[in-house]
Amino acid sequence: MQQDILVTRSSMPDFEEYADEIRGLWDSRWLTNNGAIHKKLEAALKEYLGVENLELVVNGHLALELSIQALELTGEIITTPFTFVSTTHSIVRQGLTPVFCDIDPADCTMDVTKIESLITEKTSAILPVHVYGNLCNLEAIQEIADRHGLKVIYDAAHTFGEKYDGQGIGSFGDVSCFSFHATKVFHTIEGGAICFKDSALKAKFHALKDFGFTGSDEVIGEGTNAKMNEFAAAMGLCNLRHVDGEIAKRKKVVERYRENLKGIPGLRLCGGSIPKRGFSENRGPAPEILPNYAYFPVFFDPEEFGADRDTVWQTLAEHRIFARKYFYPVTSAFACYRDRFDPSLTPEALRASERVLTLPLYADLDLKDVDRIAEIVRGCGKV
Ligand code: T4K
Repeated sequence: MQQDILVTRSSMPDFEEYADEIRGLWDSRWLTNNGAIHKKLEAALKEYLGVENLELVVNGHLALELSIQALELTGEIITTPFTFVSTTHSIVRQGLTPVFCDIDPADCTMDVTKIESLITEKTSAILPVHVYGNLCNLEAIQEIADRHGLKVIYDAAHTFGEKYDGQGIGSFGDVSCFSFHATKVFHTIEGGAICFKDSALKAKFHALKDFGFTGSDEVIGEGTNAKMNEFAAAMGLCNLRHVDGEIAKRKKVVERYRENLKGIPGLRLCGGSIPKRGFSENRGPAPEILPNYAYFPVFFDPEEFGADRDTVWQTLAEHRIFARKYFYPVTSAFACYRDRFDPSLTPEALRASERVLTLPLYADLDLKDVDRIAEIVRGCGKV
C-alpha cells in the first residue's frame, strides 16, 4: 500500500548523532536558560547565516513579537496578508495595527510600488515576508524606509541560508526573524532566531526573551519566556551539519517538479526569487541569489487549466497525497480579523490565495513520487 505523502517531512539526524549531542545533559543537568549547547548553536548560526548579531528564541512567532517590542514600534505597521497568520498576529498581539499592502503576483512578495501610498503619520515600520523563500525587493524597501524614517523587520521564516549578492539574508533590514520549526529547511524542533543590525539591541533581546531579567534582581521590560532549551539547540547543531546536503536534495525535487509541470496552460509555477534591484530597471547587474528550495507553490487559473485549485487538492488527497493551501485565506480574511480588515483591498493577494497549492517538498521525497504527483496534477487539467 502507498504511504501517505504529506506536504513536508522533518529532516532528522541519525539517532546516535543526536544522542551524542545530548548525552552531557545527564551530567550537567543544565537543560535551558542559555545553556552550553545554546551558546554553541548561536555561534555556529552566526557564522552559517553570515550575520553580526543573532539571538536564539523558542519559535519564529515570538521572534517577530519580540522584534516589535524591542524596536519600541507604535501605531501602524505595513505588512502583507499573503503569509502564515503568525505575521499578522505578531503585530496585533503587540497592540499595533497591520496595514495590508498588496503583493506582486510574480513572486508573492510585497509590491513595493504600493507601499508609500499606505504610509500615514502613525506608520512606524514595514514588515515584509520573504514568502516561500522568495526574496523581497530589499533595496526598494530600504529606500522607502530611509525616506520616511521607518524601521524594517523581515519575516524571514522561510529563508534559512539564503544569500543576496553573497550576503546572508538575515543581515538586511533592522531585524530579520527566522523560524526553526520542524517543518522548515533547518529546524530545532521548535525554535527561531532574531538577527539584527544594531548590536546595542543584543542585551535587550536577551532580557526580553527571559521575562526582562538583566540579572537576578532586575527586570527592564515586560518580557516573555522565549528561551530555546538545550534539547532543541542540540537538534539544531546536528541539523546544521547536514543542511547543505538537505538543500541540495530539495533542489533535485524542485527541478524534477519544474521539468514535469512546465508549459501547462493555466498552471503557473512561482519560480523562486525574482532578482530585483530597487525601483529602477537599470541599476547594474541583477543580484545573485542563493535559494533554499523551501516550498513548491503552484497556481491554477481555473478557466485556462480546466480545474480549480480545490479540485486538484481533492484529487491529490484521494491518492493520499496531502498538498496544502499555503497561504489560504489571506490573513485579513480569518474569522478573528474579518470585521476589521477588507481583503478586497489586496486583490492580487486574494487571487493568489484562491489559486495556490503547495506541493509536497522535502529532502527525502522520492523522485518517482514527484513524477506521480505531477502526473496526477496534470491529469486534472484539460490538456
Ligand atoms: N512567519 C511565517 C511566514 C511562517 O510561515 C511561520 C510558520 C511563522 C512566521 C511562525 O514561525 P513558528 O512560530 O512556527 O516557528 C506549519 C508550521 O507549524 C509553521 O511553523 C509554518 N510557518 C507554517 C507555514 O506551517 P501547519 O499548521 O501547516 O503545520 P502542520 O502541523 O499541519 O504540519 C504541516 C506538515 O508538516 C504535516 O503535514 C507533516 C509535516 N510535519 C509536521 C510536524 C509538526 C512533520 O514532518 N513533522 C512535524 O513535526 O503550520
